Amino acid sequence: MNSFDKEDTVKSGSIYPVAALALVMSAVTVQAQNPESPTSSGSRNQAHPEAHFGHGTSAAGQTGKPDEVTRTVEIKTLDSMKYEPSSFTVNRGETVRLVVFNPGRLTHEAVIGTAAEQQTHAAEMITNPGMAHDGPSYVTVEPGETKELVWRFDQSGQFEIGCHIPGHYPTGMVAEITVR
Ligand SMILES: [Cu+2]
Repeated sequence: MNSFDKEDTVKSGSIYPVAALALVMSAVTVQAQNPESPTSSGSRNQAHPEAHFGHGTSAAGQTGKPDEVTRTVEIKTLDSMKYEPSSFTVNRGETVRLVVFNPGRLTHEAVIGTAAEQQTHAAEMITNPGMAHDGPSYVTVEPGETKELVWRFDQSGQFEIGCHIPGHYPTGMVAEITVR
C-alpha cells in the first residue's frame, strides 16, 4: 500500500531504526494527551469501561443496525482535500448509511468521531501504520472505491468526518456533522 509497510525490512547497520523509534515515541506522547473522552454525562450502560475509539462506540454515537437505517448520505472524497458535501445534518437517534465514494486518484479515509477522536485516530495511524483500514467508525477508500458505514447518531452535537492520510486532515479534509 505505502512505504510504511516496508519499515521492518530496513537493513542492519543503517540508522533508520533509531529514527523510527523516535517517531514512535513522539506519537505516543501525542496520543497520551487525550486518553479519555469526558463528554458523556449519562449513565447509559453502553458506556462500558473498555469502550474506546474504533470499537463501535464513541461520543458521536455507535455502530448502527442496517435494518434501522433512516437516512442515506452519499459523500465523496475529493483530491482537493475536501469532502462533498462538506456538511450535513441528521436528527438525534437516526441511523445513517454513509456511502463513501472516492472518485479521485488518491487514497482517502472517512472517520466518524468527535474532534478529539479525530486526533486519537491520527495518532493511532502514526503509531500503528499497519492498523486495519476499516473499522466500525472508519473506512479507507482507494481510487474508484465505494464503502459504507452504518452509524447511529444518538447524541446531539457537532461531529466530524475526517481523513487521516498524512497531511489531509490538517489541510482541511473534514466534513461537519450536526446532530440536532
Ligand atoms: Cu484524504
